[in-house]
Amino acid sequence: MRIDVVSIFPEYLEPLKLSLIGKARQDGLLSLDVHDLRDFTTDRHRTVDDTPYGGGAGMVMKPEPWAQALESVLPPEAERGAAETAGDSRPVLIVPSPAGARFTQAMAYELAEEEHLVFACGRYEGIDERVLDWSRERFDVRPVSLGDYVLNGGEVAVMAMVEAIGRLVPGVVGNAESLIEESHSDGLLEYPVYTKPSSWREHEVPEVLLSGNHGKIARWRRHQQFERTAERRPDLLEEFDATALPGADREAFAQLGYDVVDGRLRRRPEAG
Ligand code: 6GU
Repeated sequence: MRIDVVSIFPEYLEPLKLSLIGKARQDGLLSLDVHDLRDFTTDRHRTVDDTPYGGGAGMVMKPEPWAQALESVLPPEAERGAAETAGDSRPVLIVPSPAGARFTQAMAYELAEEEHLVFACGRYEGIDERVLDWSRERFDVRPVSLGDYVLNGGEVAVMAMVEAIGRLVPGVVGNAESLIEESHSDGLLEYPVYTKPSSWREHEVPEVLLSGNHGKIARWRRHQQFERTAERRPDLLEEFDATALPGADREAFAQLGYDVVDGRLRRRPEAG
């Protein structure tokens, strides 16, 4: 996978060279290049922003430096044509913005399949909207938000997204099983984990985990997932597909006050 990031603060993205993603870069599983938007300006002051048409607070990012920067990361015309006949699609342009569609684990899986991702980090009040219109002729453009809160710029969001996507690229995470058994991969939160010592500062590891009964441990963990999700993220249970839920799981949900109705979990009204 090839990743390009355009930002006026390229040094913000330095930590991506460390840890998991840094190792994947070294191993040649993904290439990551960070570009300084100001390198694509032509004036003496390397200006990237200007006042908004129509008035209002703050500054807007000028379109031309963005077009120059985005053109510089596009593959040459000839290669683009060849890729199209091979049934390949255009690079994905991810535009981090609190006004974007919500970034999810499902989206991370989808983007991990892509050949080329480009991230355009906006600052100030945002990028001139025409850059997005112009980009749609060259990229698959996706405005994306991490959640319902406001960051000062896209850089921190890009760090989160590159980590979430990068670790799903085959070979980046050594143990593929750890990708399967994790929060959100099946629409539920992960079960709690414990390690030695079994007794620590008067807190005990749940006895079932010391029993050696793997069937019982699996059922207990599953129940823990249900309980945690019901308590912390009941919204996830509304989306949960319960059509093929085994009897034991239905039983566990019943204990938590949920019945299966038309393939969906429904909270029993009398349940606390
Ligand atoms: Cl992706 N960008 C910015 N600037 N703010 C955000 C965000 C993204 N997601 C939540 N808040």
